[in-house]
Amino acid sequence: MTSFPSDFLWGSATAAYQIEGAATEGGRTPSIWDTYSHTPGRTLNGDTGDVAADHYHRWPTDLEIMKELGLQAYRFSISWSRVQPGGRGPLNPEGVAFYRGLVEALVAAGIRPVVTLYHWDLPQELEDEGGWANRETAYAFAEYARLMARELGDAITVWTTLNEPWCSAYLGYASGVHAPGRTEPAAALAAVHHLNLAHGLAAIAIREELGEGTQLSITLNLHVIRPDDPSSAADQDAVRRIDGLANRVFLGPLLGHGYPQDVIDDAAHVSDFAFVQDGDTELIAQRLDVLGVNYYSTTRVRAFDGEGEPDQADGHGNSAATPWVGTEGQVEFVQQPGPYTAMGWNIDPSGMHDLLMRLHREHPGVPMMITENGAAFHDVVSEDGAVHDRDRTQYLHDHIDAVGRAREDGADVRGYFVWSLLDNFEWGYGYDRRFGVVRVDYDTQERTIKDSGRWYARLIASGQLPDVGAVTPVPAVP
Ligand code: IFM
Repeated sequence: MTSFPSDFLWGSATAAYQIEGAATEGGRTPSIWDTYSHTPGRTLNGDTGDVAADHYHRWPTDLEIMKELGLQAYRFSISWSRVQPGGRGPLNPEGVAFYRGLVEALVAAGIRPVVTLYHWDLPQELEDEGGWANRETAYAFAEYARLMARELGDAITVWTTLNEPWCSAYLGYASGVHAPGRTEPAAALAAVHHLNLAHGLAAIAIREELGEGTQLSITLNLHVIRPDDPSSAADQDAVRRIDGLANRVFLGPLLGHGYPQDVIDDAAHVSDFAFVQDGDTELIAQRLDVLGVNYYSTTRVRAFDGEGEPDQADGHGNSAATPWVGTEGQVEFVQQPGPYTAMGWNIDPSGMHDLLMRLHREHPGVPMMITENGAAFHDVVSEDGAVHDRDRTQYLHDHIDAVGRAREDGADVRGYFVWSLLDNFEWGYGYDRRFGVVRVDYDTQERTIKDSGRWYARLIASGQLPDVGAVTPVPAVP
């Protein structure tokens, strides 16, 4: 049976825009996701994060649920425009007080706060000045990071600068399926660099405020890319191209190796990379105390054979404009064998193991945490009100098992955060896709711990992977 050491950190993750609601309360100003979700046609059913899971008002209830699950850590993000309306200038005391209250209550409950400073919700005013395609946004982010370190520094276990900059840059600025919805390939590459720079500048600012002992991190959604035909050199080259844009363009500079030359060469017809200024690569390469790894599924590619239109549908909602800047006409995405989650993503726990082993091999000495892993399914509420989400429980079981195997094979993985604590606003898919181990009834805002949540609680309590069938209620909080 797979088991984990007692200091392995078990948690769950959320993000501000996906759960908080209270979009116009407490001095919060609009972020790009407010603008985007309120633009007709952008999200499924026109859903917005205006109310979401109403966590802004109901966080004490959510904290009780975290205690009931026995969580040891809680990963959440700060809404930049709630604490610093407009993204510049003085902090908003009401916004800061919200997070201060949450963090203090978490600490009092023995749950370690793991903060993400940016989970995609750029203040709209900064987008109006060019957003992540504008270098100035990186400096504004560093200033915001400094101020938050000053406010919350003593209570935070890990400071994560960015969540999944791949999504911010390519989905936001190339394919346009995320806010701000731009389809400008050159701007997407500039955004990649300015996000990397923002991370580095913020890391410097946080360490200046809190000292070298502060735990610093960034979370990447690294891609596991399989060649359609492993014996084909052309398919292997397609893997190289996508790997460059998905993984190496972040890992390279963040871990001190600079930008990969092949990515620069591949994208030369899109951008000359003049946005990289002298000294930037040194600024970006700040020591990482832990690398946050998000893993959900794998990707399969082959070389485009020139017949018809290349299939750019990569199973992540990217079928219109492609996020894969500079690979046009070179690479085709191939439908993966199932099974699939409700997102249409293939379920492949071996990808988790492969990814962790690759990072262990190529970047030894960098500790890792799984900062997101989980699955959306179309849950059914039983007559007794329970949610018997065996498919999600199985998904979690198999992926956590893969983490355990990677640890046994030498990968330094120190924690796991299930995505997500609560059902929430799943970006372009609105409320139609549910990832929570806790169900949210969006009519009443009632919370119900799903079977997967009960199963996860047993895992945390024992440090051993329970059988999927063995879901028994955890004792209620006294
Ligand atoms: O809901 C998202 C989260 O915000 C970032 N990572 C992937 C999740 C599932 O799509």
